[in-house]
Amino acid sequence: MTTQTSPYSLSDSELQHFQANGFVGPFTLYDREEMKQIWRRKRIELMDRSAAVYQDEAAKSGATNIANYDRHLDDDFLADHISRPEIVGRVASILGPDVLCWRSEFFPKYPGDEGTDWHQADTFANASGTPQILWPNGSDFGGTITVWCAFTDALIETGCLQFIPGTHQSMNYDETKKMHYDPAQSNVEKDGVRRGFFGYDYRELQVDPDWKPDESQARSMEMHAGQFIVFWSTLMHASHPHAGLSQQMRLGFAGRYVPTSVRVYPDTEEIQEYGGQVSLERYGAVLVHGEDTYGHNRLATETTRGHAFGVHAR
Ligand SMILES: O=C(O)CCC(=O)C(=O)O
Repeated sequence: MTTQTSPYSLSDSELQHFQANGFVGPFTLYDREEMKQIWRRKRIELMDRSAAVYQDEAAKSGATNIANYDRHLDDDFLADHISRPEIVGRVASILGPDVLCWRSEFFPKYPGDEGTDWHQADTFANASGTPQILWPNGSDFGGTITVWCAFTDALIETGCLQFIPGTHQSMNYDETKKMHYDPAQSNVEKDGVRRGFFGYDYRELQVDPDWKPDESQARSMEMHAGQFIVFWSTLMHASHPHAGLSQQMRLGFAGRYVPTSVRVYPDTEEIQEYGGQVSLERYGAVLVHGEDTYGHNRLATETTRGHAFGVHAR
């Protein structure tokens, strides 16, 4: 399905590349220096969590990854970022004209940090045991489109993303299995690379416990600050560890998108992950393109500070 209205729609060859490989990009959104300046300011401003939607201990303490969730719901810059036409036009080329942003997440890697485990995500029940997104019955698709934007330079030595192209059509992981949360199991050598999944070991979800990802096919996605890449969450993806050779952290900001037909957090009032939980009382998905004729999901139309979200017409 393609929308014709956006100057940022994917071209036919980009769409073909995306369908064959499960990712497309990188594309440049911000000038590198501009991005660095924005992040210098933002990293201070975001420390103020007083308007963040998750005020529970698991988020407030910063002890778990949930602290990195959904700051587009309180921060003006991030609110505008998730509906930038350069992003949303491309996402609508893939998902069709009616699109929600249901989650955003920061992915920091500090000097010496582990790489992210190889993984795929379909329902996002991976950590919680409860599906976070459900596509309509009989749908061929699953998962979410992730738009991962480098807020700092992301290089092999600072922990850039890795993809195994073409692996997005079949799941090597069973998200109904449970992973065990144990922050001590981070930075473990897996086939010679220090990896982890924010206190989980993603290998626990493998359909075949003896299977190993074919890392000989992996591609490193180096990006400058201000560039973004678009990929299916069902694509085999990971990241290199931060080698600690420089003191510069690497930071990715991921926006996650689904069509409006998808149910977000179905029958769930809280997120339980990473050994903690947060209430979804103040949560809303954001319509970034088209219309929502399904009414499945509670929508946020403005941030908690009153900044309106931009919606692009079909
Ligand atoms: O940034 C990373 O290391 C992991 C990112 C990721 O898994 C995602 O965006 O889904």
